[in-house]
Amino acid sequence: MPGRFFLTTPIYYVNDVPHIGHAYTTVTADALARWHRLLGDDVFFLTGTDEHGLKVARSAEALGRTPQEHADQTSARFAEAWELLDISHDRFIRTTDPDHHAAVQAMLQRIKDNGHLYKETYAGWYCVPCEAYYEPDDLDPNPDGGPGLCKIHGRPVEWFEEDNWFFRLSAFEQPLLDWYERCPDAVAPAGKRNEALGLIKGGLKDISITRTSIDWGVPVPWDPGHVFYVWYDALINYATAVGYGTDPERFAAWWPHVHHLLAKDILRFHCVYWPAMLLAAGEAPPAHLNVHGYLLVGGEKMSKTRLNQIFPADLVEEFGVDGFRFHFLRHAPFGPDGDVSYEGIVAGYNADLANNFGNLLSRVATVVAKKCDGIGPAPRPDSPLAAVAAEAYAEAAAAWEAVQPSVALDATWRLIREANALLEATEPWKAEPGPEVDAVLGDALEVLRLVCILASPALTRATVEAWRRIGLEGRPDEQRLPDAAAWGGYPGGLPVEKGGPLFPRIKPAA
Ligand code: ME8
Repeated sequence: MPGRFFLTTPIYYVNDVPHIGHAYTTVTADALARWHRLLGDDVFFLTGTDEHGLKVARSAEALGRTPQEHADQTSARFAEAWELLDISHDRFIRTTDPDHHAAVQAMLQRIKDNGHLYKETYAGWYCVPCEAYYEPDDLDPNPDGGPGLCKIHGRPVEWFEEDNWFFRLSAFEQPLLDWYERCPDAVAPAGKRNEALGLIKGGLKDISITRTSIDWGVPVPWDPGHVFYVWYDALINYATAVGYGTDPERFAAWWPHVHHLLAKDILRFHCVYWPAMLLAAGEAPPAHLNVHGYLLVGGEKMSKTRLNQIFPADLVEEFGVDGFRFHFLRHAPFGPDGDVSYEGIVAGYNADLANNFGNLLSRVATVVAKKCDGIGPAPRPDSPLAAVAAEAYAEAAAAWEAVQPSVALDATWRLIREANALLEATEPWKAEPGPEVDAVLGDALEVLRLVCILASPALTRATVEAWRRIGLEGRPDEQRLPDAAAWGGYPGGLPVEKGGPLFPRIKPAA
């Protein structure tokens, strides 16, 4: 049954240049959005940029720009990266958008009216790149003898002292535990759920949610001179985008049936603070939080300071948009950490795209040209591949539902391998033209039709081209599942075009 599907990525800090870590989450979300569009769901796919806070204000100052000018320029880099990667978001939200200001003020006012905020002076160690206070125990020792080092950024924290509004997070320990028990699948995978539960059971302290040291943020409506702390501002973007504070009907229609995608670096904010804020505002916590691991380069998380960042454009130049998307969706399973290597990308591209998918299309097109005068025959209703196709569809559908694109694509590629195996077993290129050759080629064309649809969330371009070459009208991503997955949709009698290699083989670097 088609339904609503609301999907989000984190909103990325504008200070960073978009790298393959940001692209990983965003491409995964995009593929899920495309899958759900195939199912006929009303999809709302949200991404954007996180633009307030001290880090942005300081960078702008260093460059002699206003924070707004700086945010405009740097936010555009994310919009451009997502255009390059065929990301089909429905809204690119910026925390500087006026409706977002309204939503932040409305939600925090509600939390205050509900009695969950109080004012106090705060002093502590602050990591500016994290925009977070840390306890001394949370820091690594500083070999230079100065303040401790942030575990994420490896740089010294700074001492901050200010008048702050606090959120009574400590009062939400039990409500959060109750929610985790009531909704055991809300945080996935299970390992990440346990991590979040561990944080809650370890005890929750009240948290400061405003700053007076800067003015680059959303003003606190009831206390001039204060702005909301960037994280509380940022989390609320998910509510802004579906009308919180501006369109109550829309909000009621979409919330809380959201699928948040994020990496484990921001698990605490999403799986502890955000549900608590929503409970405090009298709203339901998010229905789904899907947490993945890190892409590692040389065994380490990518970071500016380690100089090990890889940027999407570098890989797209060599592997194409499809090659880029496919690699991360198929070969970086959602959940655990995974190492990225050039050799790994080349090997996967050549095996799955050039040899399997590309080869199936070019073989079929070549033999149809030679033995069937270029006209594709229809598949057999009782083809041995029909059951394989049904199984592949069922597995792929379940895997997309479970946010496991690598498993979904593995199932889809099994169908390609079986079709190639059928061709190898029957060798239609050696046989005389006739019903037997037609039968095998018809079956293989039907597999190609199915694969174009099932792989379209990952391969936004090659599936459109293959669809056209086998003579079909329209586009694979306009089809509707599950009907379009039924065996026998390739009508036969269509002109099949040979064309060049869909995925030219890439020579591994010497
Ligand atoms: O945290 N591997 O923004 P951010 C996998 N603005 N994913 C990675 C990654 C890596 N090496 N590096 C980054 C923020 N990511 C806040 C979010 S949301 C209300 C506010 C991805 O720019 C991953 O999705 O630091 C991670 O959670 C996110 O980028 C962090 O983005």
